[in-house]
Amino acid sequence: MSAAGEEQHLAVSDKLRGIQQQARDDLRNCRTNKEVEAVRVRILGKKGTLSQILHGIGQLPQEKRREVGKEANVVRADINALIAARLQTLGQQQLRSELQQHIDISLPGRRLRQGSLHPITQTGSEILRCMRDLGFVIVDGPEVEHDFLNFTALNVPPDHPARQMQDTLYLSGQALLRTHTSPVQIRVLAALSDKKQPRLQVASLGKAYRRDAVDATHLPMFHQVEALYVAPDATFAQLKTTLNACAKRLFSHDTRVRIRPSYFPFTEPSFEVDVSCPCCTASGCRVCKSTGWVEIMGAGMVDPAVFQTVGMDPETVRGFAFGMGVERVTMMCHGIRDIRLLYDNDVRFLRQF
Ligand code: FA5
Repeated sequence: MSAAGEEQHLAVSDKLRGIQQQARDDLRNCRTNKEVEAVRVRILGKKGTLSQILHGIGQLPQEKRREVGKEANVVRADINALIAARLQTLGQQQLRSELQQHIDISLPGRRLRQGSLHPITQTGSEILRCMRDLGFVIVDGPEVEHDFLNFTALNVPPDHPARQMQDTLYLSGQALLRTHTSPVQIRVLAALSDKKQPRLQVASLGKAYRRDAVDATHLPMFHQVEALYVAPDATFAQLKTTLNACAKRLFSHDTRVRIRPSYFPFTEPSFEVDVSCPCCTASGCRVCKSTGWVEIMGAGMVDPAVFQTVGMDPETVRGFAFGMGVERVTMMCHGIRDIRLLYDNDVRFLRQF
């Protein structure tokens, strides 16, 4: 190898080291991605300092070209790595400064919105609490019921005109969606072992279904709470006392109860129960249609025919029962004028409870 060739090699190596050192210094001073890009173009761009050296390799003696090419590639790889590291550092710095600008850690935290139970669930639980406090035991019954338990055993035989009082959703054969929670009465009475001197005090909450036209007070699916008290000495006075206690507990202590004669095939006598309107304290409003009273349930003394069906002697057993609509009670408690609002699931409405 000639001495001139050796000198040329050394000179190029020096230049490469110089470019590498320069790149390191320049990149350290870069404050933005744009400045980094400018350094890259200055060195690695088409007319950049390193590219020029690579172009000039052809002028070196044959035996030196490979060696210098290798050195140049090492320098290029090193500069690329320096550029990537600098870009990463700048990115982190920028993120840190943005976080410092936008997060005021002295600000109070944002409150997470807490969910709450649906108003119907709240009212249902309150009614059941009230019933428990009055000594009732809570029981359950199925929503899909047998025609016999929903009607016949409750003194509504097939073809009885009272079946039309509750338009029914039939499933198949004798299966139907219960039209009220009263079949629970039959289930618990039939399951009693002591049919001679029975004592029973049960309440049940659940869904009922009717083919009712939907309007401000009617839904095809709604909730009822059924209560049944059976004892050899059960009296109408006990029924009235229980209704009064429920009304005062669910609404307010001043609430008055009014009972009107009515008809249910499974109670005799039968009543509709009204309470003085809790929304206007009986002075007249839209909820009570300016009457001062709102109906909340049906009630009565258990009809002897029901006792007979479950194998009890109506001469020695007495009882009273009542069934109230949970949606209607909810409406009264909160002054809700349209029952459909309870099922719209509009959070602006639900947030109020
Ligand atoms: C009954 O369903 C009787 N089983 C209640 C009963 C039980 C009487 C025990 C005697 C002894 P009624 O059809 O009136 O009665 O319904 C009772 C309550 O359910 C009504 O006062 C009302 O509050 C509610 N209700 C009835 N139909 C609907 C409906 N379509 N949408 C919302 N609530 C309703």
